[in-house]
Amino acid sequence: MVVLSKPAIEQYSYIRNYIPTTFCSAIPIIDLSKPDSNHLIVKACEEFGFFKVINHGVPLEFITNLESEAIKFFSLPLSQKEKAGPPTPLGYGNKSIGLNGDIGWVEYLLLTTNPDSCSHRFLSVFGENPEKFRSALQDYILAVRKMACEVLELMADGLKIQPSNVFSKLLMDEKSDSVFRLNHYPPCPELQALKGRNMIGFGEHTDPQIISVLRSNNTSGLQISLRDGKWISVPPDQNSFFINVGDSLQVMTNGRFQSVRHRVLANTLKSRVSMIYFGGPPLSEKIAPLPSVLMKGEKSLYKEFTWHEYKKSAYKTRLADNRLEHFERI
Ligand code: GA4
Repeated sequence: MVVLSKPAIEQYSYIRNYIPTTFCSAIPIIDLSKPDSNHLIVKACEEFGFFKVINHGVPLEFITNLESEAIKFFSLPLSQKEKAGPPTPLGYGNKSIGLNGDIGWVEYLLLTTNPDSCSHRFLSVFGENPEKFRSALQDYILAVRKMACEVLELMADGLKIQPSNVFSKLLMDEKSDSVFRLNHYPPCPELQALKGRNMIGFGEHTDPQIISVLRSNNTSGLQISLRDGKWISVPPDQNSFFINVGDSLQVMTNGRFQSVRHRVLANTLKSRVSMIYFGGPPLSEKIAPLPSVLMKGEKSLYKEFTWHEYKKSAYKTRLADNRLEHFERI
């Protein structure tokens, strides 16, 4: 990533004047070891579409191993990282996000969660010991997927829908179309001179999948939008995970849960590294409100679509677009 000089930085369209936000202490915290977590998860999904998970059971060793592999990768020379690109749709990307002109102060690796097909193009850039990266990735993804499934089962319980694996079975399916993302937001010291202005690391958007599980280092940057449209900053916590409701879960719950709009602002002094698991259904899966979530007489807000149809349409959009609009019943 190049370091920009002061005049150059002002030219970038990802500089914004956002109203300063405060760190929000109201973000729900779900303790997975507590018996009432099912109801608290439902409440958090209804009010925020977002919550923090503690006592998650993911071994610290898996987190630190993968984080250090990620740091090693992002420290490689650009020319070497670019051998794993471009991200169309998977691979190494730098500043450019998606296919339709979005940019951010970020570099990233987008990977499939299937360890066997994740392979050659990416692993070739991991130099001497690509196996180390592959096994760190596999340990981490398996443990995080297990935790995500536990959360989804508690969610189904809290919603009183049967069977309790209605959501989690989609992530466990061998054809599950889940993705994994490693993001690196380099520090941006030049911003200090531009008082009150922000650098967009990753522009506002909702995630298309069912559930996203994010872990970051202790650098701030993540913000979520509340139901009233106000943005709040999420205090970083490297020992916890943050869960986002995705668009598909919004549809399956007929809008009872809403996918959360979120964005990341670059930090002036510290690098932010995040690792996100996006749990998605198989491509052929039909997405529609579950009959058991509909109250008597409640109409479905969405037309049925397959995950493949949704993805095809999502890749034609810009990050900030409302991707569900197209599938709403009028
Ligand atoms: C947002 C969530 C995930 O990061 C992602 C992103 C994907 C990409 O970076 O290629 C998308 C974006 C995300 C939503 C709309 C499309 C696709 C960029 C974009 C403009 C990997 C995903 O699944 O959807």
